[in-house]
Amino acid sequence: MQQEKKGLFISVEGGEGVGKTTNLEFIIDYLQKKAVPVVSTREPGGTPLSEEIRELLLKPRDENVSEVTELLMMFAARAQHLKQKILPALEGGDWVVCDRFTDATYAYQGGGRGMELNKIAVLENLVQGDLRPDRVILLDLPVEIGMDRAKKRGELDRFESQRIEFFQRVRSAYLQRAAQQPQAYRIIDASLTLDKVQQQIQIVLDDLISESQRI
Ligand code: T5A
Repeated sequence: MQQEKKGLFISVEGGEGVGKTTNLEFIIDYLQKKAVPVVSTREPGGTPLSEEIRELLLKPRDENVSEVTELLMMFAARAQHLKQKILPALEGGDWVVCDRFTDATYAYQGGGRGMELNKIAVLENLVQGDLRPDRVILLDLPVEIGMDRAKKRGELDRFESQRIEFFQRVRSAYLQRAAQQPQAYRIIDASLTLDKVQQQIQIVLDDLISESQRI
């Protein structure tokens, strides 16, 4: 984890149905048009092994999954993803845009499940060393609207089947992290039309491109 990072690392975050997948496509497309070399990926997932872990994590099941098991599986998938995909891409000068990263762990396992944040931080340091996203694009939306959007898409996974209070805690945890890390986070109002959401995202990307040209 001591490699020198050259590309920029962007994560796209938010609760259920806020439009991460939809807007990730827009981000990749926009960066490519600006001639930025970019790799698109997601968490949990991003490599064959990590995608298998994702399936295990999302599958609805009767057995009650322990919080520690869930946390360790998230970081197991992440460790593999970092080694196989994210770090080599950054090292090669590519920008990496990731649909969720460790901020999701703080929001879901920390805020949603109520796990102690210092336990998450221990694993974050073990797995990532000092690697953190350069920019976190947080799509923020009232929970009810996000759940409605997610439900329209079909069957709910193990996380989507949680009670609404869980997602309210997730949203609060994201907003709290955004307030604590204003240099990394950009909050996007995801309740607006897709056009307006993407106009806000474009401003964030233009800023990043200008910053990277000044370095
Ligand atoms: N997880 C993940 C953890 O608990 N800890 C972790 O560390 C990590 C990494 C992963 C699950 O794992 C959990 C969190 C998650 O529950 P996921 O697939 O990444 O699952 O996350 P989901 O939130 O389930 O992703 P979704 O696919 O449900 O939501 P998206 O990607 O945010 O939403 P999207 O783009 O599919 O849009 C949903 C619908 O809304 C429409 C779209 O067309 C689509 O139909 N839409 C809009 N409609 C109106 N106006 C707009 N502005 C719209 N934008 C999108």
